[in-house]
Amino acid sequence: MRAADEALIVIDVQNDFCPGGALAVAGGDEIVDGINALMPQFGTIILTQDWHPAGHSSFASSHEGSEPFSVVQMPYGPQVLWPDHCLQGREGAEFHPDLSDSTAQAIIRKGFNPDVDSYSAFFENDHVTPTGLEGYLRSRGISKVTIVGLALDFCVNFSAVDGANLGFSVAVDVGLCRAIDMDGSLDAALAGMGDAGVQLNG
Ligand code: VGL
Ligand code: ZN
Repeated sequence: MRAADEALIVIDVQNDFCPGGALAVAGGDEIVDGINALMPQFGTIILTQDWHPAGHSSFASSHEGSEPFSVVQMPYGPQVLWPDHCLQGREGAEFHPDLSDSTAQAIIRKGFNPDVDSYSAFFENDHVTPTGLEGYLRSRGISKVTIVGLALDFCVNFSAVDGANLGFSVAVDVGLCRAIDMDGSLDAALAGMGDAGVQLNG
C-alpha cells in the first residue's frame, strides 16, 4: 500500500481513445488491466474524463477547410485540431468498459470550455484556468502523484509537467500509457517531462 499522501491519477481511459474510437490511440485498451491491478495500492484515486461540447474549438470540424491533426493558432497558442471526440454524455466519452471506476473518489472533467482545449488535468490549455484538481489534492493532503493513461504525449504529458511545476512529486508509469505520437510528439513529451523533473517509470 502506498503512503497516505500519494494518489493515482488515471488520465482519459475513454472509449474514443481506444481502438475503434474517434481518436484511437494504438494499444489504448492494452493498459486497462494493468491500471486496474495498480489501483488497490492507492488510497486516493482520481480519474479524468475528456468532456467536450459539440462544436468544440479543438475539433477540425469547427474550422472550415481544416484537416484533423493540423495545427492552428488560438489566442492561447498553437492548438492541434482533432477529430470530433469525447462528446459530453456520449458513448465515446465513457470510460473503457473494463476500467474499474468504482474505487475512484473524484472524476475531473476537462475540455468543457468551448473556446479552450484542456489537455492537462490541472489547467486548461491557456495554462491559467484551473480545473480544481490542485485544490482537491492539496486539501486531501496529497503531495505525490502517479499518472497513467492516455495519451502519453498529450494529456498525460501536460498533466505531469503541470503537476511537477505546481510542486507535486510526479511519477509517470510509462508502461501503463500509450501515445498518439504525431510529428515527434512522443520524444518531445518524454524529454519535456524529464526536464520538468517527472520520474519516468516502467
Ligand atoms: C487528448 C487530444 C485531444 C488526450 C485529449 O487525452 O491525450 N488528446 N483530447
Ligand atoms: Zn480532447
